[in-house]
Amino acid sequence: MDVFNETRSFDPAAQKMLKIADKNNYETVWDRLEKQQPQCGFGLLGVCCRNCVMGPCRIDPFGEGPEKGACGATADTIVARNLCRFIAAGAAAHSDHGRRPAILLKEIAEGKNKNYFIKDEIKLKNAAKRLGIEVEGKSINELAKEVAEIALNDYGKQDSNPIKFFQGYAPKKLKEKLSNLENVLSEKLNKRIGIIPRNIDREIVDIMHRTHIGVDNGPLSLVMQGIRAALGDGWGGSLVATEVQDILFGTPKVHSVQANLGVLKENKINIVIHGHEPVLSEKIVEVSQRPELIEYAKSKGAEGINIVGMCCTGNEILMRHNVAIAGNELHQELAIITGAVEAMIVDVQCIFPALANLSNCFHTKFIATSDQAAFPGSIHIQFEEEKADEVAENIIKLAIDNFPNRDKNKVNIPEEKKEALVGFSTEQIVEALGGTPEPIVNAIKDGKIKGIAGIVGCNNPKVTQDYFHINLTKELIKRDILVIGTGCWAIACAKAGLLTLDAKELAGGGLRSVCETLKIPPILHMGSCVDCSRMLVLAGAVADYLGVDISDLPLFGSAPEWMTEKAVSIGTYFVASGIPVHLWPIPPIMGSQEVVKILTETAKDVLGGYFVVEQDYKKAADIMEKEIIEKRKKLLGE
Ligand code: CUV
Ligand code: SF4
Repeated sequence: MDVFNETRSFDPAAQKMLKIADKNNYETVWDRLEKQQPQCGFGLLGVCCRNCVMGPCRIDPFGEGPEKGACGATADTIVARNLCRFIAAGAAAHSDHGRRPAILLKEIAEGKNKNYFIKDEIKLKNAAKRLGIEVEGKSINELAKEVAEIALNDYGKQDSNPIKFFQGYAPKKLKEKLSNLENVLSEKLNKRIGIIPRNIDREIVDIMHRTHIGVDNGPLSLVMQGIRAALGDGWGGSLVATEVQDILFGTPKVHSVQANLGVLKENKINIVIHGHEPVLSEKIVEVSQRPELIEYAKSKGAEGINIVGMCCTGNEILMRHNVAIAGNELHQELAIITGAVEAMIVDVQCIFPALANLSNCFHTKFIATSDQAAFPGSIHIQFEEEKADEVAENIIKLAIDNFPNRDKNKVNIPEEKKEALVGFSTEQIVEALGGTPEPIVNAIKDGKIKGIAGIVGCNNPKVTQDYFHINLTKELIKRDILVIGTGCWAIACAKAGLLTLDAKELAGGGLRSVCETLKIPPILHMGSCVDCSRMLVLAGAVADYLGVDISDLPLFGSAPEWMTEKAVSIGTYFVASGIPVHLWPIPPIMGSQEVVKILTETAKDVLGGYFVVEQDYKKAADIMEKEIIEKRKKLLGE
């Protein structure tokens, strides 16, 4: 294997596909990133401002050029504003995703949508109770309507009270801490500071307003509003997405699936579903099992229909069904390069527009479905919830009709695939523990496990694909730290064969014994990016159980290969909820010492969570382990 491809990806399937790409001049994200070098230093430091047309302005970090923008904005202001806009976009993506299932739930409850129904009544009742709804004597549809209305109201209400989802789900001490902090900071800055989200959408709009030229120039108040919007994502929009999707499609249960490009089948119609929202992809999975469609596939010479996932739509589907996952973010182009994909169906987020050109080199139909997402060069088949069955059927038929166009000479499916145990919703984890967090708490008390790390996030071609994810994860379990997580990290672990009971052999003795007793892997796949809310809810449950704050628990977060604005929002709501977070690559904030100080020091004092940046996986594990050990000691009063 040549070294160049090894530096691009740690995944042997990807290394093989990259060789094929090189040989045939198929352009990938790695090639395009190379052409971007050297990247703009101002952008990397976050000191470039385009918020008005007196600009663009930039600050010279070496003090040789301009110290202020034309309006007088300093590096601190510019960096803080840019960070806020990053968070706003990330929180918007997650929360807008959550809005759709919430609207769908309401429509189902009102009898307006007959394409979907409520699968998980227990989850619905539990959600209703959390939200303070009287459950006794109400029908499922009545409850569904009330839950949906509370969710939608959290997006649209105009009073300043906390959103209901935060009130109903966040642990007691977090609520107290944030409300105290609002008072302390307001007094200190002599200016009202709000941190608890009032409305999921409003906190995002507030950021756009505040970062307009000539509004908020204070790094601290800007960062606090960023935190508020991020909390509106973690304890709001993302949580709504997770809860309502569970109600609609079922709370995930533990089961096994296969992962990596080897799940594509030589003799079947391969349909890759890629993006984030499960509303359409649930239907595609369901409809693809209809006997008449399978017959139709056979009439075209295929042996059947093979639906596989990619990125977070893939995570959503694999959590609830026995549907394989073809890969994470940096696999999206490689899947097409296998030459065996009849259709790549996408909705929103993390989808490279480059897929349009690349699919032209093959027979692959690149099909966009969301009214929010256009991909020039793609085929657009508009998805509508009221016509879900029909749309799903049309898409599948298009893929089937495309099978005879497949060029056998271009087919290169790598054999790599691994078995993975998935489906660890909070409910399943608590069930594995016998109904209460006690066994985990005891394992921590006994010192069998030191604590828990939550790893999230993407791939980023600036980092060797999956290298940081896998090595950091292995390093942590070796040190008796249980690892949970979501997103492209989880897919990386699945592809590497780490999501198995056997992975306990890689764990330290203490963690291994816990895995044996509870019959769980040392690494737990909790779902898609919006399912980071599952981690918050789990952390909150343990905190409430012990009567402490989340920041007192031996927890650490990490996003070792992150790239999206959503990841910044996730990191920020972890920090704000009391969980320290490791990041790599460096976020674009280094141009302001003030902002760096707020995120790494002030945050630690006032929130308990904070950010650290580290490029080396062993050093990152050291930092995480050290903090986890200290927290554990303190918690036990040692
Ligand atoms: Ni939502 S956000 S690259 S697909 S995890 Fe994957 Fe996950 Fe990051 Fe995107
Ligand atoms: Fe320049 Fe200020 Fe306009 Fe930003 S807001 S572009 S710093 S003048």
